[in-house]
Amino acid sequence: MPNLLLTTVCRPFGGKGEGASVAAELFHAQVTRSQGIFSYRQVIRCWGLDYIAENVNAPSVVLHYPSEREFLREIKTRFYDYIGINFVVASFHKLRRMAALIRKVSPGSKIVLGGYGTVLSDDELAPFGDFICREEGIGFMRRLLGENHDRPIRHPYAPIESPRVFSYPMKTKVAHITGGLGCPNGCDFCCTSHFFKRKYVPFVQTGRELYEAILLMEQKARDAGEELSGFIIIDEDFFIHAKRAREFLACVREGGRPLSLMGFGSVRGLSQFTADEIAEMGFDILWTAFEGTGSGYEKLKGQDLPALYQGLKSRGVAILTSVIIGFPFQDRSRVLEDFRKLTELGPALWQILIYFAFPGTPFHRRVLTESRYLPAYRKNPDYRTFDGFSMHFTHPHFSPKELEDLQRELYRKCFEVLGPSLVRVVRAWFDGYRNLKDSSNPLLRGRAERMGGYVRSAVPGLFPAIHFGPNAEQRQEARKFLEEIERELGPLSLKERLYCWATVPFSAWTWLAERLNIFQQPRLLRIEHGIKATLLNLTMEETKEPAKDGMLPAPQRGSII
Ligand code: B12
Ligand code: SF4
Repeated sequence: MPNLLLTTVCRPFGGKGEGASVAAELFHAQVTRSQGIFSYRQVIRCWGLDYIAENVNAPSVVLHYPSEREFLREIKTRFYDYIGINFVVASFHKLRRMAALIRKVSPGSKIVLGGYGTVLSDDELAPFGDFICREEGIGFMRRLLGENHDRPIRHPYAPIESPRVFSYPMKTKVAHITGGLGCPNGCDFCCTSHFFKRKYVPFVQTGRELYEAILLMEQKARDAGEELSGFIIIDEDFFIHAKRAREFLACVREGGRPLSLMGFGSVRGLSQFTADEIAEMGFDILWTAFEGTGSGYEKLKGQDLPALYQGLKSRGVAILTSVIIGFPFQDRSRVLEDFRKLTELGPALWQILIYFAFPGTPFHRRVLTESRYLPAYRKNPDYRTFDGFSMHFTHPHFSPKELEDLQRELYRKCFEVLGPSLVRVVRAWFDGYRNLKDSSNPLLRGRAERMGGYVRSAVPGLFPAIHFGPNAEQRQEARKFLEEIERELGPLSLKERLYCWATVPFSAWTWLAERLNIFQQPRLLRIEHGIKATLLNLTMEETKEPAKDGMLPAPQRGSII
């Protein structure tokens, strides 16, 4: 039987000429990027690879974020018939380098290219791969390996660390389930929607199946001796699949136990449910788009935004809002007007990206037809900044530098006006606790109890905000919030006060480590599927060997948020 190596591109990230946001973290690189010591840290693994490995019969090894040395060691130690690499457009240069290494060290291996970097043309990709997967990857790999491709999809247990702040070691993990790929909404800039030709590719057909997948992950966590703090559901717009979501809600009600989920939903999708129903399903963090007034996307049609946000926040749902700047009709004053509206909505977390043209999207075709690409991006473009943090075409009101400066300014301003996301997330959960604790619905009462516990355990995290928050107003805000918590949940114990003070050296270390750029890279995560350890020359000790280029220490247990 052929064997398979599946890998991400190699660390380190953030080298010279590379986009600063192109990393292995979502929060720190894109969302809480301007929040200094308050930034959430959470390395996210490449679940696409875990899904493929779990669902093929061929023995396989998955590498998440190897260094080049670790990658070389893997392909020198063992011959792999197929080496599959996940990459995005911004990491195409890393893929090219890895392909050259494979051709040199393991010339008999066939290279399979996968992930959203495959939106690049055949001309660009063909020299670096023997096969290109531009579809759902499990079916593709099963066909390539000569396996039955009609079998149902199994969900891998592929947890990540709980988000960490102030370098505080975590005790719990977050599990992940993919509900499906692609999105029918077809927004003009959206890579994933057009990658799957606006078709939805379900990994989970029914609400019951999703609920059972959650129970299965919980069981697998217990088997692994790990404690879960919650789940990330990857599904571009979970709530537009209303029948499935309602069935899931019915299962949660039947199960009678409050869940903790992070997910994605458009205004249109969310508007089909009441805030209570969304809270009952268990959503603690919801990612939804604001994009921009005047953008006109269908997905934004639904409930009035202030009412939607208010309803969700009052049930303890922390909202992550994504905003786009640089639409052709926007000048600085329109962007600032949108920014004002955003801060009034008061999300807990925000992502501000530049209107951006990925190959394969209608927007990309338009930019090409109108010859709007800047000269540097017409021929042999440097893809390293295809990341939503730079502008590559002409704009009636902004030069690339002006828009990129404005993006930086808005991230910073958001932090100053709204305060640290950490405080805002805890605030949403505190409001959820207060509003739901006397609910007649037992599931919501259970949710309130869970949120009260979260708030209590997060109290030490407020301490640095009181002392080192972005400005006097935010520091005062954090202080008042702590007093409010004490009034509602009782005064801090001596132990809790000690924990509060302990955050000071943790904060100092976090600041220093980032300044010195040490311990900022992910570490290798290596997983074997269906391979007897004895077949490998590598031992598990070697697998766990820390890399030498300054990785983050291994995540521990316990969530501070
Ligand atoms: C989670 C996530 C991350 C995580 C994990 C990265 C990862 N590669 O999975 C983190 C936070 C690290 C991340 C970072 C970035 N991301 Co990201 N990320 C996502 C997100 C939200 C979900 C991906 C996911 O887990 N899906 C679930 C799994 C099961 O599906 P999948 O990944 O699609 O994999 C399936 C197929 O694509 C295929 N497949 C995937 N890999 C391979 C490999 C082989 C060999 C084969 C055969 C098949 C195959 O098979 C899988 C099973 O069907 C997507 C958006 C989305 N909804 O898909 C963006 C997305 C992939 N990210 C994107 C970008 C741009 C980035 C960043 C550059 C961020 C930035 N702005 O700077 C960095 C780059 C990171 C890096 N190290 O290179 C873009 C890519 C666009 C493009 N064409 O380049 C996307 C599509 C978001 C978007 N809409 O713009 N990201
Ligand atoms: S709703 Fe989101 S995922 Fe769907 S097409 Fe629009 S941007 Fe893409």
